[in-house]
Amino acid sequence: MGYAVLNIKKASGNDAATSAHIERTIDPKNADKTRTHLNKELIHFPDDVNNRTEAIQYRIEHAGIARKINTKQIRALRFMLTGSSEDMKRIEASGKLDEWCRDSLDWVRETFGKDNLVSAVLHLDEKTPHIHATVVPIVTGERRKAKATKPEEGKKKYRKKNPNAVRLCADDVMARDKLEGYQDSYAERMQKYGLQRGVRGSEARNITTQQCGAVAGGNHRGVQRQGISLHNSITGNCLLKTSI
Ligand SMILES: [Mn+2]
Repeated sequence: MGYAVLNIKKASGNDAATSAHIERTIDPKNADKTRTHLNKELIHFPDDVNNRTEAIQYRIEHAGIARKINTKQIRALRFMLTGSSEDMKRIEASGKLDEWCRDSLDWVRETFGKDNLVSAVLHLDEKTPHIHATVVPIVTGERRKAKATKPEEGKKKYRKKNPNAVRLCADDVMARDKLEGYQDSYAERMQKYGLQRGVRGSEARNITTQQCGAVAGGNHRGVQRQGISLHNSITGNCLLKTSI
């Protein structure tokens, strides 16, 4: 039985390089051009929104965030949803890929908020069928810190903030204690496709230089610096962002 693969990364800036990969405004070397027409947008953008960059911006502007957003804040999380290569090909061959896409995106909506999922594209022109999904990390409620600490005696008490405030906060969404839960619940949803959860803890670990050498040209560090995401050892594949 193969594995479900869920990879979530904080994007920096407007994530232009990823948008170029997803929208094929650049042609990745590994993509099979005769299959690029099979790639599919899985989400309809709002009127007047034409691409992923605009979709991220649109969500941020329409969520009702009161605080000013500073330039350092993470504006998007990039998701890669897939599975072991053989299994994904089996799912495709059996005509279940559309259903797999629906279940995968339903899970993203339920877990991260329907309106926060702003883009999702199925790629069928690379080695393994996979979805690139984009989530704007908007949450409602108090900051995590505020819940954890009680005000010390004698210290000035601050006015309680609006508990229903809408905030852009990738750190809340990507908190360490939540990441394992995401892997658990996604894998559970994927069971019906014969995909199981990877080894606990392995999702956070990068593959070793040796494992990666074949695909990354041996320059593991260089790859990291370029911001190309390295993938988990779950599938045993060296899944680079540009080669999946
Ligand atoms: Mn891709």
